[in-house]
Amino acid sequence: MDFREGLTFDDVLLVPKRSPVVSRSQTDLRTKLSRNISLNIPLISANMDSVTESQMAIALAREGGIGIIHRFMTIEDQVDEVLKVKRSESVVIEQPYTVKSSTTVAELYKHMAEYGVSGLLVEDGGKLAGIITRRDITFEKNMKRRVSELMTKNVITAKAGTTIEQAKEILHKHRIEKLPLVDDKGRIAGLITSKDILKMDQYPHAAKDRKGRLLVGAAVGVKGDYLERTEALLEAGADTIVVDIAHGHSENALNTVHMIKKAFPSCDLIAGNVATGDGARDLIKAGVDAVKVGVGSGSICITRVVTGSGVPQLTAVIDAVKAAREYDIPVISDGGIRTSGDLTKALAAGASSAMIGGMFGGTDESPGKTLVKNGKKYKMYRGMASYMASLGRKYRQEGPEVVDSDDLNDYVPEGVEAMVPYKGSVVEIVRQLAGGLRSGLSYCGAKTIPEMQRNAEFVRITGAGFIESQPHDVDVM
Ligand code: RVP
Repeated sequence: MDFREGLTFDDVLLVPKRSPVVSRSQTDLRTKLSRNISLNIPLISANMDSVTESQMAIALAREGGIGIIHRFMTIEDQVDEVLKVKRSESVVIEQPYTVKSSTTVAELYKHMAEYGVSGLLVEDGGKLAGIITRRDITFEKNMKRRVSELMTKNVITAKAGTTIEQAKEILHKHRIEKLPLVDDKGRIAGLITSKDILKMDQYPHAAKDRKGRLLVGAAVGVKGDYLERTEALLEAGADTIVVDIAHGHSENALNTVHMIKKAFPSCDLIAGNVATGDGARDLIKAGVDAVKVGVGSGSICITRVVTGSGVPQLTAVIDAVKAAREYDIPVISDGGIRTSGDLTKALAAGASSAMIGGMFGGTDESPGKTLVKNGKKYKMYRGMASYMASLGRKYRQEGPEVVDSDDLNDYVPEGVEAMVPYKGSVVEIVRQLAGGLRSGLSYCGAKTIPEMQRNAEFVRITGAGFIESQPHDVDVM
């Protein structure tokens, strides 16, 4: 019987090398997410319902990474989440949200909350009729009043094709915050806001598409509606589609990849998860633009316990990278990252980026409410193959009867439900990870991730070496 050895992050350290780096700012964290997409930092938030919806995706992309919107919702809801990211900031918002002039104040409040905006263009008969902002309704007591009575009618507009520099001048000259673009027939052709222009300066490393919109990905499954879902997500502007299945080296996964690429040849496609070189190679042959690696590595994952299957993450990445390099396809290391040291090791092993769940759970930007237990704040973080996640899925698809259904008794979870301490904004965590990684590059004598990958030398450590690597023989405050 063939018996191999598998190693993970805690089994190794990176050997320090002579370094030309004198300051972290000399390092460059740019990397490839996939064959077609580049990121400014190598971080991806996991497509899990307790990690990534639009708020997380926006925060990650502003820092230079990308979020993958999870798929455990209706197609319409997932499309909405993608649109929220795409509309959150851009050079020009191409399809701004609009309301009709007959909309009531009550309805307007609802729309503003739903879209997360403080002002809306008013459209009637396909033409721009006015603009209504929160300021116009702040002290309005009559919730039945119509937008037409409260909106600004003589709106300053500019022609479609107006540049940012021209827009800045117009916004300044008229002391306004929103500049609708209209075509020759008075139809809305876009919107430029001073907020978006300021954000360009505020987030200089944001990961953006060609139109200046934040990058975002979205996940699809391997059953049922995946083609229809992919089409809708691409239509909404998703930059990449992630085929999400626990065993990415199954015929089912390969077939799904093949079908999506056949139907949408220009779609950037990521798939996983696999844990071997063979798995990576088969996905690449089926048509993916990046391979996601990690079976049983996730903090909430019990696949290895339940099935006895998996490969320790570092070995899985090294094997997958070896195969993927033959085709020049990037590898994403998914699961098991707890520190910037783990991240550095995953990248040094050849991964181009890392997907993170647990570390980003429990933040302001992750979905869900905070809970208080023994005076401490927590948020829920759960595996997508946990019992509760599965129940939630069935409840959504089949309604309340599902609670009495026998099916659930037969469900074998491969994930757990957990609570993670509330951590504040994800931005702090991202910056700690990126800062640690920059130092990690320097220890490897490298200024860039590819350079680190060329220089990296791992040393395998013993249990004693591991203990030595942690704070030891002191009471940590
Ligand atoms: P972690 O960052 O260690 O929390 O791992 C996150 C990863 O765990 C996800 O990106 C996914 O690949 C995996 N996962 C999600 N749900 C489950 C499960 O229920 N087993 N596993």
